[in-house]
Amino acid sequence: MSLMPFGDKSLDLSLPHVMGILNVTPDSFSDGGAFSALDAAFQQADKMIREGASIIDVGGESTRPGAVPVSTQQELDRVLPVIESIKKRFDIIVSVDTSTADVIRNASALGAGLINDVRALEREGSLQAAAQTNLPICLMHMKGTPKTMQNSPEYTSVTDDVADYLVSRVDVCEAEGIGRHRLILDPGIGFGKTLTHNLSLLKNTKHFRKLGFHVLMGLSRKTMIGDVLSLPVEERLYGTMGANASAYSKGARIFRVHDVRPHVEMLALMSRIEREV
Ligand code: 7PM
Repeated sequence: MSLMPFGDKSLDLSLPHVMGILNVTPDSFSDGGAFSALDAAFQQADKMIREGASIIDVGGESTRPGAVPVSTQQELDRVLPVIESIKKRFDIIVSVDTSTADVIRNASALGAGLINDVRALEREGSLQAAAQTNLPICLMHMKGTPKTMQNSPEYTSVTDDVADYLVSRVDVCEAEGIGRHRLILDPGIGFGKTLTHNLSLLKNTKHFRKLGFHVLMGLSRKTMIGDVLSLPVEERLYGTMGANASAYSKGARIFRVHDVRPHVEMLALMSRIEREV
């Protein structure tokens, strides 16, 4: 057992867990009114919960390469009603995919159980806001900004550089009173990395686990899968599952994915075989 608290619930991180992706950007549920967007998000959450997700990751900011920044008000308007409606109706951990202090504070007040920040609490005020919540935090590595990150990224050694960065963010968190036990690390597949960088990070997943932290992996349908297989985004499920199976065998325990059921089933077998005496 390796119990980690996530707000009002907890997870045994000796076992694998699926985090279902719930994007609430306008381009994801794009048929008009505020109610239909909220309802569509709610239906999607319901489906992922029935398929066995342990966490629903709600995000209102598109961090896709080249994406335009959203205002804090827009992000609040998108994310808070969804978090509120999920927490009201389901007994599930809701993660908030945000870098914004106000969103962190409000999401926490509505019962969010995890802060997932692709900027590792570097944005103004987010470190202090996260510290005050007492929630666990996923610190992700990104090189550059969503606008610039895919412009020929370079590393001395990608695994060491990413690990050094994440450990430096752990130190900053600890100085702010956020204990190490609250932190989860994520190498940030696709965020300022070439195909080779992404493959190296995946091969070296154990390195992050060995730093003494739980590891979250987010590679669902990403470009690296498409590059290896020469397949468009809607045909990347099998490749995604292969890469996540590899990450599981190297110590990752939370998998941020679009396709919940296939991953719940794959990971049930992976973990059952590992635990067999
Ligand atoms: C468009 C392109 C929209 C790419 C969204 C994305 C991660 C994350 C994202 C990740 C953690 C995606 C990304 N990726 N949070 N948020 N780790 N912790 O492909 O890899 O979902 S957004």
